Amino acid sequence: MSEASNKLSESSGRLVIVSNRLPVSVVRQDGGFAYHPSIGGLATSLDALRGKTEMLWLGWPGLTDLEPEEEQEVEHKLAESYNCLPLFIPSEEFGPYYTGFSNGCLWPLFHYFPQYAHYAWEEWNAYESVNQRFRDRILDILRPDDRVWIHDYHLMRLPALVRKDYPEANLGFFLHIPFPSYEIFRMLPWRNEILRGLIGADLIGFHSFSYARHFLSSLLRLLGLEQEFGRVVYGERPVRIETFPLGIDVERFARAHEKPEIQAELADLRRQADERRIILSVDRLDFTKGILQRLRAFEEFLERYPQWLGKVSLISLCVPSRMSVPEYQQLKRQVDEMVGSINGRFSQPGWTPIWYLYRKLPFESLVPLYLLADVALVTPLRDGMNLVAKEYLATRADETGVLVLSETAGSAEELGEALIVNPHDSRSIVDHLLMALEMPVEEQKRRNRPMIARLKRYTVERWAEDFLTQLEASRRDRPSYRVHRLVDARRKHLLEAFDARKPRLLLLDYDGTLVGFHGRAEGAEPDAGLLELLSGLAAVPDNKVVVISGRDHATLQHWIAGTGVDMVAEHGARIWDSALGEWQILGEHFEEAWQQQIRPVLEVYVDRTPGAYVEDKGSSLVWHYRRAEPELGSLRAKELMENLESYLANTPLHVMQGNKVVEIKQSNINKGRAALRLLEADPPFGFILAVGDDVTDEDVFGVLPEDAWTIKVGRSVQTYAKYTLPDSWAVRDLLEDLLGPDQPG
Ligand code: ADQ
Repeated sequence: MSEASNKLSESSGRLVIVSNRLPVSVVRQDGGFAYHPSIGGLATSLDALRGKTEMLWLGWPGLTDLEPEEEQEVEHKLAESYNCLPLFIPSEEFGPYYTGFSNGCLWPLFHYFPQYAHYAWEEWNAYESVNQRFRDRILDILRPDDRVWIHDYHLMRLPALVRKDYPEANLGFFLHIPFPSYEIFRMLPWRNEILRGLIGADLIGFHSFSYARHFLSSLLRLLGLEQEFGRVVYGERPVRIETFPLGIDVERFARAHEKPEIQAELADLRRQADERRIILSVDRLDFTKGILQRLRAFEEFLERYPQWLGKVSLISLCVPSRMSVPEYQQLKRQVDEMVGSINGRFSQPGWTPIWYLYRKLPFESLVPLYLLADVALVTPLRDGMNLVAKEYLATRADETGVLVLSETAGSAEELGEALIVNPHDSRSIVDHLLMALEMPVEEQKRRNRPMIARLKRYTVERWAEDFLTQLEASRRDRPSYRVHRLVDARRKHLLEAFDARKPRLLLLDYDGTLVGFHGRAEGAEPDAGLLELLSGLAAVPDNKVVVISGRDHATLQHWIAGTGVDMVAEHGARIWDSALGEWQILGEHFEEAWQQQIRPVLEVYVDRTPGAYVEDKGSSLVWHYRRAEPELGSLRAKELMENLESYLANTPLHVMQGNKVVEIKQSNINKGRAALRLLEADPPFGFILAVGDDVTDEDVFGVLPEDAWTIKVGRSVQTYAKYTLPDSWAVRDLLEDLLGPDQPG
């Protein structure tokens, strides 16, 4: 067993692989069933993992609408002989889920063919419902130590669905196709649902860095999630986004030429080729693979270089694929016609320019073709990775042969020594074909050697090992986040302390703590439930409830004065005196003239940043960019900060960056000072609770006595607070509990 395989088996739990198709397809035969290993990228690649870790594979077996006793028979056989667990899906749901949404919407859109993508609600509903079926099956079998590895675009809702019912599950997701740029992805009516589905995983893997980059950019633009070194935090859960270029089982291909049956088939093919040079292409018959464009380029080659007539043939091997979809049937007709037309036009007695094979070949027949071909012509219009390119190189043990590879295949990022072409540019394909056919053997070897060496290092086994190691590590990311979570015993303890001790001080931040964030500042008005909650809390005799916010005093007064709570506005610049019924100013050098000077600077940044605006809070000025294009917004915020910092040096003003805001206020004013003032003004409190989500709340957490209950809302990085709650709903929940029937009131 190799080092890699040892590592794979280290973890005690099972590896549960989940994909649309099982690696074994079941077909009806002679009144019973026959079981065949399926063809295709994923099945072939994960084959290398079998026997190296305890593994269970969940997926669709290839058949629909079985009788119950037939399902039992198939399930039994698959479990016994293949460690597979079939998921049976009724055909009326399978069609719209698979042919409809997965292959008729996601596949074309993610491969940059938006004109082929159709958007139908009933197909989306079937997609969601099949993902739920998968979830149910996973929940039936999942054990605490298991790792779940979900594959590909058919199951993008699944991570979040499992997470919801099994929050502790260790979930990984790998996408085998490209993740398109935001400009394409945004066309999808269900774009947010898909992102939220994926982000349910602990680890999300892509073939290439550009796919990961596109995904992160969509997360930022659509869900507002910012990344830091390839990680985002969703709620309070960290999610890793990484690149894992899929490799192949190199040894299997590299040693294949040693087999006598392969040698025999190769000899037979050589006889038929009769000294002619051979160009090979191997694909599923799919519009993304650029088959028609390639045939056209080969025709152009024969036109431009007639000296090659009779001396070179193109073997085009196409595997039938998705033939129930009309676009694929049409493509098949077009390919048939074009092959017929080129062969009709150029064939000579004893020479056919294109050998067209429309079928699936077993490994033993595929490899002789790789060995025979002088040139592999791999020119997909878009391809997540493309394993054919890698298989061709790995098979060529003597390092000869030329790979012509499309720049829009994921594998081009790793196989830079190949002849890289733009698949839409037929002239360039023709030029490179000529270069390939004329390339000296020494140059072939010089180019192939480093590529083969890389394939040997990053095999499919390494790929899987890498992914699973990261998945395991992501499991360890989480506990540190839970250390301070206000749950279970800690929460109970807080409620008991509240019950037992008096008087009580409750310091509650407003935005992001009592209400969620809104596009415009005015949008965060309190709802009836919140007003009732605050009134209830304020009415309890020994409670002093203070909403302590960065908001301007007029808004705060308008919104919540009626509840009877006390208020601190503008980050502590003004404090509500409930005895006098008026606002008191806290700042010692309160002076508003500075605003006239600063405001024009902020206005310039509003003009340069669509969506941004200025808010005047009286004691501070705020530049908001929540509604601006996110990347532009952060860029401008940085520029503005730098600009203002030098401008404000040696003044009593201070500039700070908050949640999508840049705020300028007096430096001697902050929420912490206001909190101290409240503590001094009243008799010692027996119970103090402070809740906030923002950097400005840290000033409060920092000045409170040791026994105060301090709670940070959201991410728990670098906080003075002792506990965390995930969001404003959890805060309200806690406050409801404080008011609960068991509490004094
Ligand atoms: P596919 O679109 O299926 O996979 P590809 O990566 O080229 O594309 O894999 C095809 C596999 O099928 C190869 O292993 C090849 O040997 C085999 N194959 C193709 N034609 C064959 C034939 N006629 N007879 C026998 N075998 C044949 C998807 C994505 C890819 C991504 C893979 C894996 O579209 O971009 O590389 O998943 O992630």
